[in-house]
Amino acid sequence: MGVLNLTPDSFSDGGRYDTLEAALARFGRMVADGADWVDIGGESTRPGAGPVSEAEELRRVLPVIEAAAALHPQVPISIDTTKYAVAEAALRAGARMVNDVSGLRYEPRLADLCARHGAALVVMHSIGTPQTMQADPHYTDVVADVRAFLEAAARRAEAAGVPHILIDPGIGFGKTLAHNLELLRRLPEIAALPWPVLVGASRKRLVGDLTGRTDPTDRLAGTLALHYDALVRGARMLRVHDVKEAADSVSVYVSLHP
Ligand code: HH2
Repeated sequence: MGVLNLTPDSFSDGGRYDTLEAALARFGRMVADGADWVDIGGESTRPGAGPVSEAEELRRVLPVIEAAAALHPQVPISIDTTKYAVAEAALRAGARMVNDVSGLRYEPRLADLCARHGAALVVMHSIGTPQTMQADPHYTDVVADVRAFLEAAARRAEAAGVPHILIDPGIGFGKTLAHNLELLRRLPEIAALPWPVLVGASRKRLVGDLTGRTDPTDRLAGTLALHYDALVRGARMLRVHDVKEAADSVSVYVSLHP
C-alpha cells in the first residue's frame, strides 16, 4: 500500500504533493511501481501534530480521490482519516477502504459506514491523540494489550457487517522503541487473529533509532529490513512511501514463501 500524504506537515513528505497535478503524478508513479492500494491522507498523525478541520481535510483529499479513482480504477484507494464526514465523502468519491488510526475509538460509526458502502476497514491500535500519545505510554504487556484492542475493534466491525477487515498494531502510535520492537518480534501473536495484519513502519522514528539515520528519507534500507521481517512474521500488507523498493522486496518474499 503506497502512501499519498496531502498534508503540509507529514513527517517525511509533508507539502510535496500540494497541487492536484503533483498528487496525481505521485499516484501514477506508485501505480507504475506496483502499488496494490494507495492510502490517501489529509491530516498528519505524526507525534505532536495538531488537528485539521473537516472542511480543510476534505479540501485536501476529495479532488485527488475523485480524479485518481477515475484515472486508475484498477488500484483501489484507501482514505486515511478518523472523521466520519471525510470517510463518507471519500467513499462516495470512489475510495474503497477506510484506514482508521484510532481503531474506531474516535468514531465508532465508521464501521456502519463501511458496511453500508461494502468498503474495507483498517483498525489500527493507538492511544490518546497524536498530541498526547508519546507522553509516557505504558502497557501491562504491550502485545497482549494491543492484540486485545484489535480483536475487540475487529469484532465490532464484523458485527456491523464490514466485509473486509485488516488489523494494524500501529507502530509508533503511543509506543516507545521497546514497545515497537516487542510488537514486531511477537507479531505472530497478532497475526494469529483471524484478520490480515497491516504493518506501517516506513521511515518512522524507530527506523532512525535503530540505524542512526536522522533524515526520514534516509531510512529506506532500515524500512525494507523491518518490513521484510514483518512479512516473515505474518504481516500481509505493508504501508510504504517507497513503493518500487517495497514491491521488489515483496516479490522476493513471495518466491521464498510460496
Ligand atoms: N502510520 C501513519 C499514518 N497512517 N495508518 C496505518 N494503518 N498504519 C500506520 O502505521 C500509519 C497509518 C504515519 O505515517 P505517515 O502517513 O507517513 O505520516 P504522517 O502521519 O505525518 O502524515
